[in-house]
Amino acid sequence: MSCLPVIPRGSMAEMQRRQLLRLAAVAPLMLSSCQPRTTPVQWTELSIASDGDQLTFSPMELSCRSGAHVRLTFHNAARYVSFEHNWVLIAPHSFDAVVAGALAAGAGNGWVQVNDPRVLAHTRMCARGQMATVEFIAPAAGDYLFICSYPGHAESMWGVLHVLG
Ligand SMILES: [Cu+2]
Repeated sequence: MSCLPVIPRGSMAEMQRRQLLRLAAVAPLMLSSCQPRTTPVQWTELSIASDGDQLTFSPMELSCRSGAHVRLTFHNAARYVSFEHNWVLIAPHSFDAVVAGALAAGAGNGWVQVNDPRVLAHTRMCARGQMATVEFIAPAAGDYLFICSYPGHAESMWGVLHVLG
């Protein structure tokens, strides 16, 4: 004679069903606790514009920390003049090379040479009134030039990003 309680088949099925439901409720918690913790990115927001209709940037100087996740928004703030502008961050001592590369790249490439290692970050070209955003990780500490690479603009349309250590 068996000591096991007699469980009707129907209630065994019911117990299994309840167990499954309990597991289903807990499983998502278990899974989420197994995922690597991702700390939200702290963005350093920078804003810059063309100085109205002038071929200069405003402000002419920006700063951020080395390694910062920078989200820069450029605004072509011209009201009357319909030049296009962009914002291009360049490696030290590369002004002439980047400007020459921009000319070679042409309008079809937004006046920026594709895969130019001297271009550290850039927005697309913006027509009057348009804005564009670029995200990048700030390079090693130092002062970096940024320019507008539209032909003829870089001679007056430049500024300095101070990257702090
Ligand atoms: Cu420009």
